[in-house]
Amino acid sequence: MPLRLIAERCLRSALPILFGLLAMPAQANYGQTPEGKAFIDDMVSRHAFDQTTLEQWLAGAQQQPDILESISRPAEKRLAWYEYRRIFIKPSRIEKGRAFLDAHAATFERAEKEFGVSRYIVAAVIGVETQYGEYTGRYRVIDALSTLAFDYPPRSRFFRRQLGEFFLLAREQDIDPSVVKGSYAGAMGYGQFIPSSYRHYAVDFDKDGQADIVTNPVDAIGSVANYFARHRWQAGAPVAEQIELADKDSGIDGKHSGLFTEGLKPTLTLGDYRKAGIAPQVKLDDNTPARLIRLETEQGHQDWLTYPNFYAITRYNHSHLYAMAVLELSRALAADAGQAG
Ligand SMILES: [Ca+2]
Repeated sequence: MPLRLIAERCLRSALPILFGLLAMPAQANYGQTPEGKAFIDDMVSRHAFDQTTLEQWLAGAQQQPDILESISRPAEKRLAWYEYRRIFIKPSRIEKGRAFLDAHAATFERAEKEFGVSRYIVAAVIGVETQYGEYTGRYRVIDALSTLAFDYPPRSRFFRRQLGEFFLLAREQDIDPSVVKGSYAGAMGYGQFIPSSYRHYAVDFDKDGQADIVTNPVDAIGSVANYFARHRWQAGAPVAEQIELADKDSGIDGKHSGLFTEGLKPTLTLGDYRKAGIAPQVKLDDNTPARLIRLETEQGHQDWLTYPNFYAITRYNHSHLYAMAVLELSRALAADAGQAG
């Protein structure tokens, strides 16, 4: 074989190894960096945390470079509705959701009574987050949160707080922080709670003495229902409805253009929309906050008028695509059960 070919082959086979090495976790000891030391000092002074314990935990944390890639391109920001929808609204996820509702029927019943949150919404959230507990994340939470807390400046403040909450959680629940796994953003368990949500909204729904949303579906169901109740879910109130706008009115210069507001929080009311000639079917007061959204479909678009319960879903994950996926999956699950969604 000519020398040139041998050299090319060697190079070709060496390249993946080289890239593999680059993608390997770097062995940074976060506890020894100035930011890591400041973080430890803060935890010691504010929470009377044991310094040596924190140093040991952080010394074991490993940087995960691919997390830095994932965090900068979340699906909610990069996909159109019809692409996003395809991931979550499909027969297998509906089928598994029905089985999950059946398997935990008594728990869903109790959660619905206690928290006033539709079982189909709770099941749909767990379905969208982790396919009902099947995919709860492959990263060690300590690696994910340390990487984002110390190597991702745009959100370092947020993730340092979450890392602190994670250590407080580990201390409170007496769990080893080096073994807990979760998403690339440090979200854990069936409902993918970040550490602050875990500490504030997880409940011990089977009363065995521990709020375990990572391995215990009963606690997970109760905790997701509690999260919604605490974020002002209104029992039995409508979530959103599709409406028809005449195309000529809804373009950028059309008379409805000002009705598509910025931000997830509604800034108009149902009355404002009624005055503009939109006639929703819901029986809600005119002073109910509402927001008109437009979703891209394969054929064009759909317009939806969304209500406070829709906003409550965006408190779980700050995206209207997410809220719509949860709503649509919940309706599919409710339809399977022969009930209105
Ligand atoms: Ca429990």
